[in-house]
Amino acid sequence: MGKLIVVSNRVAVPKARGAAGAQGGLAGALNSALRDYKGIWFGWSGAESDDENDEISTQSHEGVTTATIDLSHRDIDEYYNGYANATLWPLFHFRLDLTEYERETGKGYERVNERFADSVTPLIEEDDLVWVHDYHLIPLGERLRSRGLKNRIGFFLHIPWPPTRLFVSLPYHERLVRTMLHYDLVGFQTVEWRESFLHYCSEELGAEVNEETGSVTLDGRTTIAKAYPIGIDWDHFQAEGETGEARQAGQRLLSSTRRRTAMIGVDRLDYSKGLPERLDGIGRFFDQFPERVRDLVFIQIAPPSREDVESYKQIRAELEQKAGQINGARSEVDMVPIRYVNRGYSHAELFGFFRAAKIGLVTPLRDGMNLVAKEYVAAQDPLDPGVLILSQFAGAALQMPESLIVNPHSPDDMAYAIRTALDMPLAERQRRYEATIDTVRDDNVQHWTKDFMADLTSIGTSG
Ligand code: ADQ
Repeated sequence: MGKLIVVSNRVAVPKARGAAGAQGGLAGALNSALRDYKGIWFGWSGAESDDENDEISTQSHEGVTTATIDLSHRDIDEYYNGYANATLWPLFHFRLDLTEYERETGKGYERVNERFADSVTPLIEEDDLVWVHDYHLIPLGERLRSRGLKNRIGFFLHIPWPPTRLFVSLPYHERLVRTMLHYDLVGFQTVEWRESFLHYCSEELGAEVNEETGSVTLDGRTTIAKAYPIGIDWDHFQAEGETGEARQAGQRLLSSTRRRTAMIGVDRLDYSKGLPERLDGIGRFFDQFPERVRDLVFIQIAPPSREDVESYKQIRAELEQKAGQINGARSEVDMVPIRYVNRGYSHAELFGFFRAAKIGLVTPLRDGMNLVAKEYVAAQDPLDPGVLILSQFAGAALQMPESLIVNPHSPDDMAYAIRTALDMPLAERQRRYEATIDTVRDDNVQHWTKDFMADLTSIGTSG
């Protein structure tokens, strides 16, 4: 067995366990998979450099080698901010209204995928397994095949796959999906996204599709499409929850909310997360149940992301305005109903906040999976668990049907769910928690990695 080569847009340089700062579930999982396979993680360093040389910088830490390249200003603009985040991201989240179609950014996307293929090919040896991640790098498998690679190559899409009717709005959609059929294994978060992909392959490409096995055959090549729901790094998160940092964070929140119930939302500031709609739901709750304004304090933690993309600037402004409006109308001299915080916190602090908050609000308009929903449940005290209010449009809803499932587009639905959560008796909170916790603990990120790698290892390759 050769080594594992992971390729993703960004590389999260491994940190020692317990080191300061948050390490996402994905970074942790990939690091442990890479350690087991003695692997290399290749991607963009996150730095901008207009220097034309293709230098790869490598670093090794506990058996994991990271290999990174810098991108030019134009590459970042066209590939990252442009095609990946202003075309594919909104389209894959069903937002045709926000999807930009620009020829130049499409060319930039293909150019950077070529550049990734050029740079990573020399690192790949005959028996190595290659695992490519996410929408930034859809064509990479085909680019690697055109350089003669016969290795097993897998791909995982972290975000939804849109219905065919929406997907065909993308110019050259066929060309893009055909490149995916050069992977041996293509993974999706849920059966729903996998189904949409199979539908597209059969209807638009005329591929031979077997719904049961997920095999897609076209031009003599076969690709398997399968669902692998991602999970959290349970052990790591629990260990973080044991720290003084977690306890202090929880106490800080509790002492500042006193007798009011804390309700929490933690999201990247992204329009897919349904943040303005969430505030509409909270505003509706205060309108419908004015006598309960003093029962609740809502804490929204939303660090800005992708700030160079126009739609992200707009969502930020919209959110500030809505939070300001509700607070202006509902605050008293000694009470502010919404605390809106634009910064990141460590996983230990998030654990403390989640445990202290008796309601978790996770209401994306569309989400591949959503790890915050799982982290919220993982942080609860089994003897006195909080209630998760979860959007029906998050991939996580399929795995956590015992949460309070809501339609995030309906302020009424959210308002009534908040009231139900506030009044829910302990026995019912415990029942819902018990029905959910096993999947959060067992379908964790190590399990996800193991499942994908087992299939990639055993699958045949059409080379
Ligand atoms: P994201 O869209 O980033 O991920 P999500 O799955 O919720 O969404 O993961 C976010 C991670 O960032 C969580 O671990 C969370 O704790 C952390 N985070 C969020 N806000 C934070 C803050 N203020 N401070 C510190 N950490 C914060 C994409 C897809 C998802 C899919 C994941 C993994 O959009 O659907 O679940 O990839 O595949």
